[in-house]
Amino acid sequence: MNKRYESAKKIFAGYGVDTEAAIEKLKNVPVALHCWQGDDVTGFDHDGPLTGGIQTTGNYPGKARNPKELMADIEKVIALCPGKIKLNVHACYAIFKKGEYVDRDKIEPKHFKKWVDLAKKYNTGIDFNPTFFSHPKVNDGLTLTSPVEETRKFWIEHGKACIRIANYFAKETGFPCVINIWIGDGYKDIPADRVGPRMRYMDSLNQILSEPYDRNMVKPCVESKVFGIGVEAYTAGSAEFTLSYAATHEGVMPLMDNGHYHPTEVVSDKIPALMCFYPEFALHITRPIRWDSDHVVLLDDETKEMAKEIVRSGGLDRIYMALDYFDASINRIAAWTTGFRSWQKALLIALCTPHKALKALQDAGQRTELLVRQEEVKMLPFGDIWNEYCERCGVAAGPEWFDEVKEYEKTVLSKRV
Ligand code: RNT
Ligand code: ZN
Repeated sequence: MNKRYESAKKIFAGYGVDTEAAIEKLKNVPVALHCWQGDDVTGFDHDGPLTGGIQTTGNYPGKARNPKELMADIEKVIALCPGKIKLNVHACYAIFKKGEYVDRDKIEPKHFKKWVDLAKKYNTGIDFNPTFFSHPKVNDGLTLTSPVEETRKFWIEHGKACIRIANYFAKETGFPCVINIWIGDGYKDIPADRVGPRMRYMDSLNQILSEPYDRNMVKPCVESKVFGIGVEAYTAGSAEFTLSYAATHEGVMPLMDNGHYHPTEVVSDKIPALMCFYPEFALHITRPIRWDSDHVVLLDDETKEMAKEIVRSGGLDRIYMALDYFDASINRIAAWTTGFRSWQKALLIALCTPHKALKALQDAGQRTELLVRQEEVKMLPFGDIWNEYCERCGVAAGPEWFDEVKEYEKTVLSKRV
C-alpha cells in the first residue's frame, strides 16, 4: 500500500472527492495521439514542403522517415504514457506498396491497413484527417473553396475517399472514428469576395458528407481557424462558418483548436458555451505562443482550465479530445510524451477538484470564500494521486521515463542519418 496515496486519498475525501473514481475514470477516457509529431507533419505520400499556413521549425535529428520508424516511435510513446491512447492519422500517412502509389483522390482503406493493425494491437480506435495541404493540387492556396472546378472536384473526391477510410477504421477497430476536416484556404490580402469561397466550402462539405457512412460510428467535424501564415487577411473556415455549418448539418460536430483564436480568447470559456448546444464536439489541444505555433502541450493554466471545463460540465463523454502540435526542435518522442502526460495530468487534476463545493459557493453568492477556496485547492496533493495513477497504469510517474527516451535516442534515433 502506497502511504502517500492513502493519506492524499483521505485529504481529497474530506473535500468530497473520490480519488479512486477519478483514477478509474481517467484510465478509460480516450485521448487521440497525433501521428504527425513524429515526422514534422511530412507523411509518406510526397516529398514537398509543409504548406497550408502551418509550419514546423527545427531540425532535431532522428525524425521518422517511413511507416516502420514512425510506428515504432508511437509505440515507444504509448509505453511511456498512462491512460487510453487513440491513434490519430492524416491521409498523407497512406502506406503504399512498391508501384501502388495513387493520388489523394484515389486513396483506399487498404493503404491504411497497417494503421489498423497497430490500433488492434492496442485495442484502440483511430481518428482520421483528410490532408488538404502540402500537395501540388493545392491551387493558389485553395482546395475546397477553389473557384477552379477541377481543383475543387479533386479535393472533394479526396474528402469522400477519406470518409470511406474513416468508415473502414470504425468498422475494423470497433471504435468510433472522428474525421476532422481542416482546410487552410484563405487570402493573404484583402479579398474582393468573402462570401463566394464560403459558399463553395459549404457546397464541398455537403458533397463530401453525401458519401455514405455509418452515422453512429463515423463522426465528421469541421475545424475553424482565424488565420495562417500567408493567409493573414481571410480564412474561409472561420469560427462562425464552422460553428454554423455544424449547427445546421445533423451529425456534424465543430472542432475547436485552442491555437486558432485571437490571443485573448480562451477555449476554456468556449467549451461550456458549446456544451449548451452540441451533443458532441471535438477539440485539438495545443499550445500557441503568440500565434498558432503548436508548441508541446504543458500543464499550464489554460490547459488546466480547459480540462476543468470538460470535466465539470460533464463533457468527458461528449467531447472528443485530440492533441495537435509539432515541435521539430527537440526530441520528438519526448515532445509527444510530455504533451500527452501533461494533458493526462490536467484531466486528473480536474477529476480531483471539488467542483460541487466550489459551485455551491458561486451559486450562494459567496464570492470571497470562492476565491479563497479556489486558491487553496491548488495546493492539494495532486502529485500523490498522479503517482498512484501512473503506477496502476504501469508507467513511470516521475521523470524516469526520460531515461528511456535517452536510451532510445542513443540506440535508435541517432542511427537515422
Ligand atoms: C492547422 C490545424 C490542423 C493541423 C493538422 C496537422 O492549423 O490545427 O489541425 O494542425 O491537421
Ligand atoms: Zn488543429
